[in-house]
Amino acid sequence: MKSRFKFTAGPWNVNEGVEAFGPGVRETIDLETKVKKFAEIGLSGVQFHDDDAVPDMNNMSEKQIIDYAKDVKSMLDKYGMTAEFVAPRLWMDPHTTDGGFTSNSKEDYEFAMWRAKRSIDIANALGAKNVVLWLAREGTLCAESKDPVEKIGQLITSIDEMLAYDSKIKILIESKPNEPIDRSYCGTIGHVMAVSAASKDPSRVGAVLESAHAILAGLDPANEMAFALKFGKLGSVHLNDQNGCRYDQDKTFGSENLRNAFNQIKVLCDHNYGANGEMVGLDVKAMRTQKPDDQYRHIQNSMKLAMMMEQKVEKFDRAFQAECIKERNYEKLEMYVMELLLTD
Ligand code: 3MF
Ligand code: MG
Ligand code: MG
Repeated sequence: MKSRFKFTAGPWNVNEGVEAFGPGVRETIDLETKVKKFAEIGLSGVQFHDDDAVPDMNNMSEKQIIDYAKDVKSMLDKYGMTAEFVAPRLWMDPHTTDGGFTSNSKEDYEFAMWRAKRSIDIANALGAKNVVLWLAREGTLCAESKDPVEKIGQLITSIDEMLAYDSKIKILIESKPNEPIDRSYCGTIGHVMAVSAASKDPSRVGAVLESAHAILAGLDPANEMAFALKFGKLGSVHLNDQNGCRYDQDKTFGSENLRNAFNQIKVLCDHNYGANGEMVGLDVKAMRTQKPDDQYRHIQNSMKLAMMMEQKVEKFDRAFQAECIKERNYEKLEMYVMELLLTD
């Protein structure tokens, strides 16, 4: 099956199966083995957390970090893979238990900025054009613990500091309303667009839309993508799926709601997503039940479902759609879409 898109995934998308109520059930796989397998199954690139690329970075000098990342770049080259982005993994670090960019502690803020700047250095060494900020702990567990107005200002200041550090890097904010934090400051694409507009260089501050994050916010993933597309700011997507407002599930793309999946691919195709090098990330997690001998299948399935939806989009009869719109007969249009999805 062919695709107009270039697909990527992160090393974290192949994992041990740890969750809140149980330990890992699969062995840890090293980065190079994952990258090799990613290339074999047809991905074009890899998404990185800063410490996926440079695991011991907290104990390394700035130069050591860059040199280490250069070796990772050579490894990627060996498999013909590109690096899509680097994201500082602040939510895992003991320094940023209460967030980083919106922390009450000056030391924690400075640590977060150190990691953000190192992420930019790593991105440059890997040849990635983007730094992604998933603002996992930027918000509150206790609503009264932070002044939200002041903290949103602090977040914008931190982004301006990143923009000033490097003249080319793009900052993409990945919106998510909650989990692990209770109330997050950048819950939707609308929030991201406002932060972008308030930054010193809005042309370099965009968004990543993850399907499941939109669903967790009670919103429609395709409409969230559309909102960022309208402003020319959809820098990446994380396709996956989610069974309503449960815990964060990262299910295979399309596995819960095929019509939602169709409309996500449709909005991306209709608005030429990818024309400026944007890639299609698959932020999916294997079920904990999945055995080690077939633990890349959720990524393969997500890619296959995305490509199947591309074929449906190609088949979508625009003349029939126009006729239905003219008649304002949306019952007719809706049934046509269902038949398109359910038949060959
Ligand atoms: C959490 C996420 C994250 C981000 C990733 C890159 C671990 O819900 O979606 O995945 O996508 O950290 O920013
Ligand atoms: Mg997610
Ligand atoms: Mg994600």
